Amino acid sequence: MASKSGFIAIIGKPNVGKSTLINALIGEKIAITSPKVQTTRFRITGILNEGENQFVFIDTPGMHKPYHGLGKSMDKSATDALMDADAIMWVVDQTYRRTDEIILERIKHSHLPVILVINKIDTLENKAEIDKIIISFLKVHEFKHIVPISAKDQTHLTQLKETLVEYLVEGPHYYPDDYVTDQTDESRMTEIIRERILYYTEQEVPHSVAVMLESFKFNEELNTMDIDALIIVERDSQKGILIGKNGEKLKRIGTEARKEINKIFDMKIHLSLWVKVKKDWRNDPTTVSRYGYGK
Ligand SMILES: Nc1nc2c(ncn2[C@@H]2O[C@H](COP(=O)(O)OP(=O)(O)O)[C@@H](O)[C@H]2O)c(=O)[nH]1
Ligand SMILES: [Mg+2]
Repeated sequence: MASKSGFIAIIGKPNVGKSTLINALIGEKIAITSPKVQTTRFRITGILNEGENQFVFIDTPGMHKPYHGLGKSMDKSATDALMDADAIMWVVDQTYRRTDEIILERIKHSHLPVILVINKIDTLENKAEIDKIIISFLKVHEFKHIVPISAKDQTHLTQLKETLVEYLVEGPHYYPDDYVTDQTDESRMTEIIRERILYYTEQEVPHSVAVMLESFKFNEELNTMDIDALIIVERDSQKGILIGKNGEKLKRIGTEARKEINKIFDMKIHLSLWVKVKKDWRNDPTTVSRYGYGK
């Protein structure tokens, strides 16, 4: 068998389960997920090696009309992902709506083969509901395949992968076979911290947060890692919310993040979190790129 590989872009509206799907396919937390919209801020690559095949999945921020500097960079990275792809997975969780138009336009413009992935079938009552979704999308585009799945329950993922093999191309693999992502360790760590913050905050706070590593020291002898991370928010009130009464919320975020980081890096981890206010950082292009977005 010859070696094959390919780039598969995952696109779809916010919250349909794109990041959950990439994690389920890879079997490890590559992309953070949450019930909040705009969880994914930049393009994330998940690499799956199966025998001769290498699938490079590109998780993208949901496409939307951008309102601020960070939003513009998020929208651009979703659009760029399509330029490099061999095929597109369009993930949906309900019937076709007017709000799907932006995505529809872009997939048509790309001329790439599109696989329609109907996610969250665990929440549907019966097969007729799946059919209803399928019919609504068949009216707008000629899909190569339609695969109903549940990313959460890992239903029909094997079938999905078998479908995708068709779009891999013969040639050397893009990444070494032991890679699961092209993200740096630093980025995976700050993203996990941000994921915990998303779970414990509401309304505008999740969107106003950025996380940066201040320092990160690995001690080989003791097999320990000391991480100092900085959480940036836009207002003093948000800082108070994050820290919580007697510092309890920040402590909980830190404990849970440390456990998640531990699943990826098998060593003793000390994590210290600091909160800093930087007014209106999302509209400042230098800051947006310094915090790791829009590169
Ligand atoms: N019931 C159900 N929930 C799901 C499924 N996949 C994802 N979710 C949930 O949908 C929400 C958004 O998921 P996420 O992967 O962050 O969506 P994204 O914005 O498209 O990347 C999270 O709360 C997930 O737990 C699924 O197959 N079934
Ligand atoms: Mg996401």
